[in-house]
Amino acid sequence: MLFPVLTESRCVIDLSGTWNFKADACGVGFKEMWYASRLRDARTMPVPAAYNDMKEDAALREHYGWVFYQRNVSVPAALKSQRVVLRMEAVAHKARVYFNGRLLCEHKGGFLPFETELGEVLKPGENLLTIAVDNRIDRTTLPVGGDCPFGTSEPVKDQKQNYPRFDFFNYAGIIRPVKIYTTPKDYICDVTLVPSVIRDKDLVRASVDYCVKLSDLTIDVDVEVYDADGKRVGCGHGLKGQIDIENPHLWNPGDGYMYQARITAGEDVYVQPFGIRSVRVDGGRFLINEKPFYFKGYGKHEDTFPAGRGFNPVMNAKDISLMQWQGANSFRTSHYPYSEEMMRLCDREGIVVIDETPAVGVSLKFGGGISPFCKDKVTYKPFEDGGIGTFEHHREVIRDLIDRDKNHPCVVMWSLANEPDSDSPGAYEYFKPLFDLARACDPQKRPCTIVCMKGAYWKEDVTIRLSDVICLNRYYGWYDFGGELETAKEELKKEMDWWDALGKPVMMTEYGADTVEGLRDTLPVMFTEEYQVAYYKMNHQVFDTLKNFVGEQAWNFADFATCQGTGRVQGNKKGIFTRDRRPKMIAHYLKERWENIPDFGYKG
Ligand code: GCB
Repeated sequence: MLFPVLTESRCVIDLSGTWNFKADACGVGFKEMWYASRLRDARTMPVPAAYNDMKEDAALREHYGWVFYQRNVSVPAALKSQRVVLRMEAVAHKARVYFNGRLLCEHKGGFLPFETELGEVLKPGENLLTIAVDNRIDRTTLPVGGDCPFGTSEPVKDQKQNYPRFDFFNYAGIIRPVKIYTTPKDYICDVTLVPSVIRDKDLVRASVDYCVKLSDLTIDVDVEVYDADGKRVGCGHGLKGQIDIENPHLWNPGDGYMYQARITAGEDVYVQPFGIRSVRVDGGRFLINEKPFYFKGYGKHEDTFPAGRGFNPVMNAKDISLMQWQGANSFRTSHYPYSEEMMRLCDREGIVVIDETPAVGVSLKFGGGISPFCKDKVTYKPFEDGGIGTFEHHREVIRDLIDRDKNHPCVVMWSLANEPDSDSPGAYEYFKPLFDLARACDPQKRPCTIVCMKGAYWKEDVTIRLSDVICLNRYYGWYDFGGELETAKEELKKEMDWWDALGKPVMMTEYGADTVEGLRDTLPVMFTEEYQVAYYKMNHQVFDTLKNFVGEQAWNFADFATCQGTGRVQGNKKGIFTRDRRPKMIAHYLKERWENIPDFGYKG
């Protein structure tokens, strides 16, 4: 699905602002048809933002079920002859969109865009737009919700609150912009660009395979390629083709050089940015532009105060600046697809991204994830009762994520899930078709992985057979051997040597220690800033002995909100930065380390 851009044939109207809002605490909103007329007793609510922290109201923070957002919409009469589309960038987690009281579309999943044509339903003058949003998560949603509180295994009858099977606050609402955009009646539906880098001794040449989808196949298509100075460097004609680019400026980590493809089809014009780079795995190495790359960075969250998971372009810009200050070159979009604006920013800033689906908490026993107490409770029969509840939706999010992000040079790998039960009976049968699907969907054939957790028995772990890169989340020195860094080091080394010997690239996608800013000690005592530094140093001593080790991504970039529990001090405190982005002591140590690790060739 194309990102809406302003061109000479397309108009974009951003509906961000203050909307009317009402939480449906008693579950009567649909019966009383709240979507059909002006909401009574509505409160104001900013869009985009998660609603949870926007009012000093504990009931709203923990609301379970539907809320209604509403505003009036007028579209300039000058656009009457155009095709008018309403596009939601992300509504967490389920949406029903009503226009003038009529249900236009429904969507499941909180982190990917969806759209609907307004067509006949759009009236001159004022129109009433209502978006009903459901935040409930269960065994069929991604991320996955459970029916028992964290740390217990007894299902709760008459469930009245969410029990996330994941360690981040379940922020909800219209979390990314809602836009109206227009196109001519015959329009460009999609553009796919696949760059190839051709090396001929010292000479580097590039070509771009392109494919344009149109609403009307009979109109003529022209594709022109411009470099970053606006100079035309190639062109093609027709729905598909290949365009050669002489002396290409390659996209590289830290050098986000972008070209633009300008597509003209009849009256419609669309401009698609792209970069030229190659990505592939070779033995135990991860190659970008044929050079062995080393990932330095973080697992992140879209999490700021008070917008929650709400789109925050200012903080996104700051985060990238902090990464660059620290000598980092990459992050993973843990644990869901991030905003399209963030992906476009990473393209331009040369930040390397591992792009993750919202599949977190997918535990085939539906008890794993972050709740070890539930681990052995087998609550489903994989080959009976219609199979696993998340499977169909998992296919959908893989398809939609790759469709959305396929042209981004910053994306170098797809992560199909975070910490599923990757060693259970049935795990291979569940994941194999998903890997096949991802590989079939991606025109750039990027590597694919699942990020695996320690609970999985290494030797049965399906990531070995299916993943192109072994991505590990390990907490030796925190959840395992917390406070005992010497033993932790020995155990970590033992495990890592085993993975290293497999001959595939291995990386640490999570490792970290909760650290409360300002807690200090002369000795490395857990939760202090000193301990966090000692913890990371110990891990790095092990990483630096490994041959096929291609990267380290600290958990987490910044402190973030979670649901409440004895293990969380007003959220997860494993940040390298605090939630408001002040550096902890560890930030300076990592800066020194990463500034001395080159992007390429660290392990030879
Ligand atoms: C993990 C999860 C992550 C948690 C983290 C932690 O393994 O992938 O979502 O936040 O551990 O801090 O416990």
